Amino acid sequence: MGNHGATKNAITRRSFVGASAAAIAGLAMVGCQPENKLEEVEPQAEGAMADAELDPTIEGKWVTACCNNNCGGMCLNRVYVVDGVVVRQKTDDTTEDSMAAPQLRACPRGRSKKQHTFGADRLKYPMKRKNWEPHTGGKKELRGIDEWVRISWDEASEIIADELKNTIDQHGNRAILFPGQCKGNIMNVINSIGGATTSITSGSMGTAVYHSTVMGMPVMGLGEENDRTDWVNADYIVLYGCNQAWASPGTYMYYFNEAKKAGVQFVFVGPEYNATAAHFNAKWIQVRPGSDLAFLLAVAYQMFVNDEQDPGSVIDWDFLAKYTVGIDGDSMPDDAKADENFRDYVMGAYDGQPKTPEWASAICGTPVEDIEFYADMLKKDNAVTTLRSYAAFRTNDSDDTNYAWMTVSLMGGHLGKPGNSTGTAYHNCVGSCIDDIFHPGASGAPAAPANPVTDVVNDPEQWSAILTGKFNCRGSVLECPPEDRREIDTRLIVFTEASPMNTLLDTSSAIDAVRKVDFVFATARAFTTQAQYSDVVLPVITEWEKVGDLRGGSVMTLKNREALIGATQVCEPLFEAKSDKDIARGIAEKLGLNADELFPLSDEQEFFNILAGTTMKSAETGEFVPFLTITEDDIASRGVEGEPQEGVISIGEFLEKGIYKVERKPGDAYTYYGYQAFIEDPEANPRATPSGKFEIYSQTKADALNGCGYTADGFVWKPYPTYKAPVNGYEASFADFEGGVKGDYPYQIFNPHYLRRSHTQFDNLPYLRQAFSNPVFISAVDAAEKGIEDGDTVRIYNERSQSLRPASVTERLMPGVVALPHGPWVDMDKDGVDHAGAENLFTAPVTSGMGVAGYNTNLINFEKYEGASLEEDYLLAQRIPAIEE
Ligand SMILES: Nc1nc2c(c(=O)[nH]1)N[C@H]1C(S)=C(S)[C@@H](COP(=O)(O)OP(=O)(O)OC[C@H]3O[C@@H](n4cnc5c(=O)[nH]c(N)nc54)[C@H](O)[C@@H]3O)O[C@H]1N2
Ligand SMILES: Nc1nc2c(c(=O)[nH]1)N[C@H]1C(S)=C(S)[C@@H](COP(=O)(O)OP(=O)(O)OC[C@H]3O[C@@H](n4cnc5c(=O)[nH]c(N)nc54)[C@H](O)[C@@H]3O)O[C@H]1N2
Ligand code: SF4
Ligand SMILES: [Mo]
Repeated sequence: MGNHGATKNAITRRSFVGASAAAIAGLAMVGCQPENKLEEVEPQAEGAMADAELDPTIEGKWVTACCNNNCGGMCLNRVYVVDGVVVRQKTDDTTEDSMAAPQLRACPRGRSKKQHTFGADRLKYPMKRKNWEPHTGGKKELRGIDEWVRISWDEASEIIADELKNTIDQHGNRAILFPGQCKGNIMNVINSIGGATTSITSGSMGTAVYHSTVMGMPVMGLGEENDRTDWVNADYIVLYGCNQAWASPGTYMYYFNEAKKAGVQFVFVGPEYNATAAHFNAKWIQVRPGSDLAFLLAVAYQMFVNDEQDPGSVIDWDFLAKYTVGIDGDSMPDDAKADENFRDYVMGAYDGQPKTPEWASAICGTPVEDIEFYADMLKKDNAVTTLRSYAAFRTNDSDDTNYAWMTVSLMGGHLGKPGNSTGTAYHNCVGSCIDDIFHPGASGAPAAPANPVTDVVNDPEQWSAILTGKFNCRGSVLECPPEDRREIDTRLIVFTEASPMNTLLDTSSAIDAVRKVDFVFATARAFTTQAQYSDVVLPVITEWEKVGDLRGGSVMTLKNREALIGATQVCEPLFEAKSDKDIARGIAEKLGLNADELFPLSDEQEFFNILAGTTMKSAETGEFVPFLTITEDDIASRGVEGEPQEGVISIGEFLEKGIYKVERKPGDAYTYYGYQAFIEDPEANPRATPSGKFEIYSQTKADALNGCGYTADGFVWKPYPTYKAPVNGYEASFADFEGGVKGDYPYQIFNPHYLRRSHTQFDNLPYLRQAFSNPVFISAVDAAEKGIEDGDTVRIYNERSQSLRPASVTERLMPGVVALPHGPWVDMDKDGVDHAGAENLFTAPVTSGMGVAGYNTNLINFEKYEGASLEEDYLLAQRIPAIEE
């Protein structure tokens, strides 16, 4: 934004809102709806904005603005606020960049967040669908294409309460559904009136979410990598299907850079030579989507063969004997039911098929010499750090991939010592998933009342449960009870705090399912897919309008181990937007509930409780001590209740700075090695398995998988990692695999998490649309075969859907593999062709093993589109519904 011709006018809040909105509306070129006609503003306002920080006559201040988008970045965003409006933004300049305390610099999404709060497409007030009618939904087929009518909060809450009551009276609480990852305060309210059907997802971690503990890995499969200050000590760092440069920002890249400077060789395993692999000049081990198990079994085979040639030179037999069971017939666990073991299976003793590199290469596409390289790299005297995220595990039939991935590292003894670790480089850990330095406090809000409804739908069955009235009820994500088919008659859907129409499998069925039920409502900031297809839409505030937020410290709070970020309110709620809690309170009151009982604490009190309860691990004693110093005055000035306390830094200073960083030194008190306690004394610190060791043979795993009822064709899972051709994997792309005859949908598609968005969030922001287009990535070999050039519009299709996208033709993708980025908002035209590239239009609602949502290998075809070429997304009108007053 320029600073030309600035005049130092007094700036009113009204002119600021107008200025940012007008700048954004300028990008919304054609098809502007009436709502898009924003107030004219005086031309000098924009210049005046840029000057505000430097002009002493203008009162403004720097505020730490929350960036909390399930991207795991944990970056510092500072905004300069004048009269409730953000005029400048900066990132972490609180320390020099160093290994001791690297800067937590924001990514382009974080730096565009102004448009998330102040964008012209913010929803301003509650609205209902024009052709909606109570209890029946009226013309339900118009969901997604209807017009809208503005309503009051009172009417909106009244409608929702009435629809809830009617659904419960007519069909019972089971007929209410929270799909996908939908959650939040509204659940507290609905649970108090008898509850609702909920969902369960394998989400981010795919098959690694299930029973990782069975193998001896930590719960939820997070894995225990070494403290990232140790990465410089590795000979090799393997990026196993991860892309930190796009999908796990924060400080990963900084520490990887340090490792690279120290001479570490990077290796990347996956179907696409992505931005991270390219940046570190990694050796690319090509593996087709969903075919990692074949690759890893062949690596194990080659390690056994290499070790036989020079016994003990490759496999760390002492390590295996001390810390594992089941590698071969000499080390079987006591609970083994089968007289079979991993080594004999890999060598072909049971099926006559040795799992040779040649065998694997025909499936996974990895050149034989690269499988040999990988096996050689894993030999015991190399220091190997294998870091994964979960792309390879968000695929059908990857249940055993999880075990094979751990097994090959165990064979080389690569964990629990400097330079050697096997764990996770996952977005919300920023390279340090264990051994917290901070523990954020609790808000003090009462837990949600228990949900009396026991129906839990597994995500892949979400839409078919509604459409067919049948589903397989499952327990928690960590268990898989025997098959439990149930009938269900879903009548009311609640969409809040997730985007399941876009992010669950099979978006076409999502549209059909949503059009079937009697009532749908959504909370939203902008006109998201869920809002578009609902009957009533409730505008909800963004993070910047919340009282405050504390980020970091602990694994599940979007972590950066060494830093805590304390965000404060940037502006009051805009227009008529309300917080989730106030929305829930309004509905509770209409239901005749006592809202004060459900939500007794103010937002200010809850934020204060979190801050006051936060503790920090003392470097001297290892004890957790209070983090903040709080005085009587602090408590009084905030209008909250609490007790004074002594801590490391005052609450005022912490929130003023917005960040606290712990400086690190190699070998300091916060240094750790994954699985350290177990490695030092396995008897005293057993793994959570029947044998207390890592289980390469796990009877519990086999019994769980076989008890689940999700695997088709009577396949019997073995206790050790065993090959199974995945549903919709490479083999399935052939009509006749042995004969080499391709099928109707011969390409494998996967969905990289994309720079432009955090899932679906921010896909509407003009800055980001302009900075990053949203293509479909196609390999140069496939593009040449189909006569497609870079930028051509391509039609992607399978039996479920079709979609248009511009092609980005690349040498960095394996032939036969197509990458369609995750998260755009579906945009159907009247002929049922999507113009956004909504990736879940192409994902099949099938599952396997423990019931994973199989995102990363699905089958499609594509062709050059002969109709009109697509325009760049940033040239499209913003989605702003026409609303009748
Ligand atoms: N095909 C395919 N599908 C995938 C994946 C894939 O790789 N491929 N990845 C999967 C993964 S790993 C994940 S984690 C899921 C993510 O799936 P979702 O959680 O469904 O995705 P988001 O887009 O983050 O949805 C969050 C929504 O909640 C809103 N929101 C955020 N904060 C608040 C709040 O405080 N209050 C309210 N009321 N709303 C809020 C946001 O604006 C956004 O609309 O997607 C999964 N889907
Ligand atoms: N910008 C941005 N960042 C995000 C998110 C976002 O939506 N946008 N989402 C966040 C969330 S919730 C999550 S779960 C993470 C996801 O983080 P990741 O799982 O790391 O992200 P992906 O892009 O799905 O996959 C990373 C790489 O895995 C490779 N890959 C894909 N399929 C396979 C396979 O079958 N085998 C192997 N070996 N490799 C494969 C691809 O080369 C891809 O580049 O990202 C987080 N960070
Ligand atoms: S990576 Fe995530 S937390 Fe960091 S600036 Fe980007 S959006 Fe914000
Ligand atoms: Mo995720």
